[in-house]
Amino acid sequence: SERAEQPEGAAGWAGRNMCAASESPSRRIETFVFLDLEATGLPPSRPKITELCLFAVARHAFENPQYDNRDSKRMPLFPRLVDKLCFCINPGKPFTPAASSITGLSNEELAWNKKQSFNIHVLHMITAFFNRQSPPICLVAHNGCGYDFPLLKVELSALGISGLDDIYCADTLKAMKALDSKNNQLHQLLYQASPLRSKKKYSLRDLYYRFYNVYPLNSHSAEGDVMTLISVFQQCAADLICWMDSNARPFNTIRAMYEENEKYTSFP
Ligand code: DCM
Ligand code: MG
Ligand code: MG
Repeated sequence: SERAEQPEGAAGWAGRNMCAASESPSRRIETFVFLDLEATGLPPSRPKITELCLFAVARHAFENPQYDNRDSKRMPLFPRLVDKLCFCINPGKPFTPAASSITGLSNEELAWNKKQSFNIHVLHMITAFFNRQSPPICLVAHNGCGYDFPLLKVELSALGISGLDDIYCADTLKAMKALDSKNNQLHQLLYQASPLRSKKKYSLRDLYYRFYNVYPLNSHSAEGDVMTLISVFQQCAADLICWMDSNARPFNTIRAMYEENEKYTSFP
């Protein structure tokens, strides 16, 4: 059976069928593809993607972390076996000043460096990348349901692509809040205590600080944010993987951030 195939020491990992939502993957997720997008601004500005990064990490790598033996705190090492895809995209739309400032990208630099738009080659690259990963595949992004997934959907729709078949997605912001809330309930139950006053912060930067006591490097570069997210994920990998086995949803159920009916032909 599937359970019998689980690696030694994985007995504490929840089985797939214990609490699976109806549309979550019918088998445990095999590959986590961490995603971060940089773009021209926040949702009200109807942003366009400017940079996309994907790091694929096998479930096996999280279940069998390597440690630096010289480190007394036994922090897991960043996974060694990672497939990576990262590229810049000319958005064909002006950056908001804030987005340009935090990402270090600009319309001028993207044009001077001859970067292409979100064209069909993007679709070919990401589907080829997914085809090299062991399914089921789950896209993972921080605030993915609020930003990255709906924005990716907009850009794919503009290419006439309605979705990404057989790809699941999960949001670490939702997951971390859910795990903290579950632990809080457990705490109340065990100690007959009143609810813990939770002032916990859940931005990617604050989560990284919670676990590593320093702020992350390279914030607001797609690759930097993906590496930060993987480092956070490693700290709660068992719980996050269990949560995602049950709560990942098909990418095709994500609604676009906005409908691209207006044309931004006036730019540049
Ligand atoms: N963004 C923004 N202003 C912020 C935070 C983010 O305009 N204060 C936009 C631009 C970023 C994108 O969101 O490229 C993704 O954010 P992040 O770098 O956190 O992944
Ligand atoms: Mg992000
Ligand atoms: Mg980012």
